[in-house]
Amino acid sequence: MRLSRREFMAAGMAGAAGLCVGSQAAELSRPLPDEDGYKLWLRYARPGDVIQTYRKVVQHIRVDGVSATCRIILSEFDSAAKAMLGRAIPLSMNDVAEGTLLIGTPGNSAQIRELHWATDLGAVGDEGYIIRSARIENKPVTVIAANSDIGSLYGCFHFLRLMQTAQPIDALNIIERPALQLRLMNHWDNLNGTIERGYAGRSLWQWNDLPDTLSPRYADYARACASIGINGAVVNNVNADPRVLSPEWLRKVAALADVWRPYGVHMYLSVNFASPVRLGGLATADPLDQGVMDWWKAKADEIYGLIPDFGGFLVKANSEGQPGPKTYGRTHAEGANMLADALAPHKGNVMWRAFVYDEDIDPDRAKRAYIEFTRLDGQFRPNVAIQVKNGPIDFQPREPFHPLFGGMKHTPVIAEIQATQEYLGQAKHLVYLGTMWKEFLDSDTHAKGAGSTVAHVLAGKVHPSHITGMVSVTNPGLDTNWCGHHFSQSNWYAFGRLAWNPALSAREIADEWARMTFTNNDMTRAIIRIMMMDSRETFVNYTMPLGLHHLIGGNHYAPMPWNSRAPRADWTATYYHQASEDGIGFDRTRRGDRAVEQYFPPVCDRFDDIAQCPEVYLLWFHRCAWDYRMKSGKTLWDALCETYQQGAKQAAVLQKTWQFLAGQVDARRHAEVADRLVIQVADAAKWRDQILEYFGQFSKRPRPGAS
Ligand code: BDP
Repeated sequence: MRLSRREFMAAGMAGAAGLCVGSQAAELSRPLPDEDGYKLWLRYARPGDVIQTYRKVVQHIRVDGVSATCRIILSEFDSAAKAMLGRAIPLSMNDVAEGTLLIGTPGNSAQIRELHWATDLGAVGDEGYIIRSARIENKPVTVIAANSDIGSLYGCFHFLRLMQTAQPIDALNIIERPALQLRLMNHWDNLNGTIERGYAGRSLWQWNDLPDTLSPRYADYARACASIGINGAVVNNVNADPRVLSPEWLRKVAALADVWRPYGVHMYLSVNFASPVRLGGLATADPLDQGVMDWWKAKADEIYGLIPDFGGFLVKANSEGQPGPKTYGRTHAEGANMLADALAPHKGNVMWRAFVYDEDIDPDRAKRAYIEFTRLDGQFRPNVAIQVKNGPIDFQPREPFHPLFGGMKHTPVIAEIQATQEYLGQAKHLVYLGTMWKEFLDSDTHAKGAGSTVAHVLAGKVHPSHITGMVSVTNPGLDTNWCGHHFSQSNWYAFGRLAWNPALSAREIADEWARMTFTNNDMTRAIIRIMMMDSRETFVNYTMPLGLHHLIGGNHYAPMPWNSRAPRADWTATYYHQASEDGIGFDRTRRGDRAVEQYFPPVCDRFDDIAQCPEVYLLWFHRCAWDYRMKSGKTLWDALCETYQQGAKQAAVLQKTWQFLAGQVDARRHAEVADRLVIQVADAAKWRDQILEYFGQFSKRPRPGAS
């Protein structure tokens, strides 16, 4: 069912007025049991009337294979069937009976070999799968076939997702393979249990108890990752503590990796470039020093001795005070290559972050990484990928795409996005980021003509690339609901789904998530979905619209446009908005600091020409007078005021709409979200008032509509 915006608003208003209708009234008489959010999108609630068909389609299950992953598949189906279908599904041991769900690989299943699906299986790679309604010995069956047990596990979660979302499962022909190879969580967890920019409690990793005691949450975490195709995690903060590479810590890390392995989640570590000095006691960490190279080689050997499928290193070097090769007069390429050489014999990768912005490179922070890294393009070893944040500054509510996407022609580039909502209301505001990430992935870099979208760049379809991937700085912590805000779970979910398939729409991901996390009820999930779909734009409107960015201070949460004092100019707000009586905005055009030239034509021309520049990026690229005429005919000042007012109103509508869903969602989760919406609405008003009051000093114009 599609709900129009008008119906949606009406729903919000009806909720505000305390009205309830039809099925809602019925639901209210039977309160839904409280939920704490721990189960994420894997609640396996009864999917509704479809279960009659499901019971026919899935009468027996057979998993060929004996690995730990195969056992996980069996137990996943067992609990899913009991919860969704209300009964256990018997195992089919020898022959294949009617209604069997057969799961396996050509390697472990004679029946799957006999299906002769070699061509299709050849196309799905190591992690893909086929889900097909087929006939074996003339009996109707469903087959999940893959080339590896992990592929079977992914197929199993896909099939369960169909059931959870009440989709037909009796005429399936699904062939899936992930678009990107590396689909990684990036935790910014410290060894003392705190999380940098974490808003959902302390770290999941109980370092004091590891390696001997294993929290059940480690497997639950890996299961959640596997359910959306995430195949690795960097376990520690990019501002890395060298101790993580000590023998003591590596044993802890290895124990965690052992739990994750059957779920296909590979272990990666952030490393401190100065580890040879700080941990190894060497006099230098110069990447061209033989002793340093030997130290890293020995360290890599030690790691692989403990974790044979270790994924590799993530490195934040020469950024925000972290050591790096430049500390020793070497380039980023020389630093990355030295680590790459240590990992290469074990097939490990280096993910070298492009989040570097040394002030001596250029006065504009937005330009620096491009300048530094394009100079080095082609100089990196094959097992190095450059990890680039979606935008050129830092996870702002809206940024244009980073020009390194498409700009690096001979070096693999992987994308870093941030689910943890550092600049997007943290775990207090309801902000679904699927729409933001789609905007990024669908941006056309024009690196090789029209259609060179970021998604295609990432998949190696624009410049050939032997490493492809997308990672997310991510949000789970020890909070019972993992992510602090129930809706923040959707960002973990959306990341996994998009890393698997960037062509999915934000809407379909929101819909799937709402169905699995809350309900298949048409009206309720449609309302939830619409709330989600509008939420990021709402947030932009009440915080940093029209290309404004970094209007914050230290905690990256509250408005602080007056922030002009920080250890570095580019950590202030005034550096970015440059408001004065003449106007506002950062001139990055050809008449300004020429940042637009880092983009390919015609993107650079579009951003450069104020008439063509999308207004959502206006003040990112242009400096405008307060009475600059917007496309609407309004002055910039009036448009700015109206956008902030609109944002604050939209936040209030979100709240009212959620009120309407009381009784449609269990009381506990409803109340917890409602509590946070109170904060969000108050914050939105605060953003509106403080920003407009501050800029009003410069514009010297009245606020439209204000008395
Ligand atoms: C910024 C965060 C900071 C991180 C840094 C990074 O505020 O805590 O260390 O990014 O990505 O967004 O390295």
